[in-house]
Amino acid sequence: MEDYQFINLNIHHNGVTENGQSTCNRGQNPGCYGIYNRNDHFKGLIEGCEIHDNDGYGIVSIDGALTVRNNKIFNNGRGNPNHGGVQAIYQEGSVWYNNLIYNNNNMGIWASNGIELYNNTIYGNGGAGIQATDGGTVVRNNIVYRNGGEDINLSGGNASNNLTSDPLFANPSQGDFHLTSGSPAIDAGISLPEVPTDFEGTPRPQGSAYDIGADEYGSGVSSSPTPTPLPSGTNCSQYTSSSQIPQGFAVPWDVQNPSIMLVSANCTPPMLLLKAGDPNTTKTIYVYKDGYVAPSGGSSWTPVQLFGSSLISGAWYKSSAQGVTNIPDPTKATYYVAYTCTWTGSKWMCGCRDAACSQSYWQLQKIQ
Ligand SMILES: [Ca+2]
Repeated sequence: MEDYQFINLNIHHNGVTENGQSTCNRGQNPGCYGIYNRNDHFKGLIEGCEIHDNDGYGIVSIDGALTVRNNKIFNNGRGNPNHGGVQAIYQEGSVWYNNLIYNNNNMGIWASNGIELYNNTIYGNGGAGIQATDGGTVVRNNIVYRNGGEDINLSGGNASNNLTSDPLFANPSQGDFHLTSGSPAIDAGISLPEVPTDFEGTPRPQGSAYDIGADEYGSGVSSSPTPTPLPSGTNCSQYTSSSQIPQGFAVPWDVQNPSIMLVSANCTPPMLLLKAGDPNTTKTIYVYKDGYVAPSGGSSWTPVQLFGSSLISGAWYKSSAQGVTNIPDPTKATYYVAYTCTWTGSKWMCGCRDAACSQSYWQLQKIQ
């Protein structure tokens, strides 16, 4: 068990304004980093965090045995040309894997003393991708590409199965580091029991062997089958913004704009097309990956997997998602629940029943 855990945090703009102006007093120690970690004997976990646009390094870790996985570390060192993504020294017992480390001002990772770097994607940093200066370092299955300095600069240590040529990312300029078919990273890694999944939770390996980098190509969400053809059908949602929604459920519409229906369905008997979110939205809306249906008078909810463009934190689709199922009982109305969250600019509003949204529920739609 770790002594501390940082999970799913968004850590950004420490010591720097939105437009990149440094406000950091660098005379102070430790300075303006995303995470500064200095502890002689502690164990720590940093997982699922986005650490970006900080004045100094995204993470500084001195001493301590860390597990650092599934993080995005980008655009750090904004106010300091000497700083980059990560400085990690005296890392005996630390394992860093499935991290995306990109577009930092200087080095991607500057490490020493026993760090283990597995299946990270390190791209487009201003300095070296990985610079490590001690014999205990282990570097395997990393994509390290298009960095300003040397991609991998080790003095001593063990390195194998890393890729420093073009990995054929889906869209790296937009931060999409999924592999595409034909990538030389596919099935080119070594099996690492320390890394059982990829950065989105897809089990490794897919195909014949581990891939290199943070993404495992294959049945990952990036290539999840969207049911095709989607039945178009006709809108069979019964609840409109003037409907009275039963107690214990959120409304299916956007409480900030009731003309927008966030939870609705189309019917093509015997099929139901379940929709959640708003594909045309300019807001930041997240849709939970599962919805549920039940016949009127039924005794339990049946889960229906929804599909969207790419899964975030293993649970959310951005903007909208949809799924297909059978109408559970054609002689009765069907109830459908889904769950959406909308970012207002200052907070998340999730599963709202009214504009105050003081409590969250599943959003209910009636289908007939
Ligand atoms: Ca594979």
